Amino acid sequence: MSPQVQTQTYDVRLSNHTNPAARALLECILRKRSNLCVSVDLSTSAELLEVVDAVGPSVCLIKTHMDIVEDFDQSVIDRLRVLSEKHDFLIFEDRKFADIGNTVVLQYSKGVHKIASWAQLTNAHVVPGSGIITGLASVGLPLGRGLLLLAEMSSAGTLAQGAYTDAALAMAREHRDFVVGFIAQRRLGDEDWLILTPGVQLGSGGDSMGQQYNTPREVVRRGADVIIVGRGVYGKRGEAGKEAERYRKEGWEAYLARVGGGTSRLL
Ligand code: 5IU
Repeated sequence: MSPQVQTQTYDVRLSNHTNPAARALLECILRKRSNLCVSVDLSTSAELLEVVDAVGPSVCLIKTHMDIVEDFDQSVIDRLRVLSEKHDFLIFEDRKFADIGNTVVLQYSKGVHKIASWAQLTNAHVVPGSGIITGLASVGLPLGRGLLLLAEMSSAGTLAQGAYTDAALAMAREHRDFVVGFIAQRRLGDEDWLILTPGVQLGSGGDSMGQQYNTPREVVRRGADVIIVGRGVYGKRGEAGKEAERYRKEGWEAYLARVGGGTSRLL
């Protein structure tokens, strides 16, 4: 844990980052006073885009699983990008790449989704070894994209812990230009990595399939720079916009408490 990064403001941390996607995310966080990412796991484009439009004003980042959208075509991406300009947020495709370098090059740039062409951020497992990063970087770096490594998971019984998490950190250090941070449950390393944390809800607990939740306040205290919330925001139909704003405030207050910057003044 780095006490220094932990108490630095997003503003100060901007100068620690050169990757364009990392910088754009930090700038957006500051503009919107939001460290909230909403994960929209809905399987029709109409539902997906409706929720994105509703939560857009409150988020810095939208996380997608484009492979679950049943009526996917390029127009879904076009409409998502229109919303990202309308509301000012970045896009993170939670693709969790996990293959050898040569294969992930193709999965990232080609196929139906062409992820590299629209997602500023994506993520990868480290289980294949560092060739996965070399492969993804060969596509993503020229486009100004950034990569998050899966260092820990929120689910019960995860194998991503201990030596595995340490190995993810070591791999990231070899690719500092492209790897901008981690999906993790706490701050990792002494350097300035962006920590994005899923498994967040205002009531703690979990679901029936191993998901485990912590509150925004708790994960930010442990080092989350961006909180990722899915069903906590879009679970109640018609209330996603209101819930997103509630989580934005919670996340931002927790950040202010962490960096020691007072409370309501900046809300
Ligand atoms: N997600 C997790 N935990 C993890 C990783 C990813 O929940 O460790 I890595 C994803 C799965 C889902 C979202 O897309 O984050 C969380 O959704 P809910 O807030 O609805 O549980």
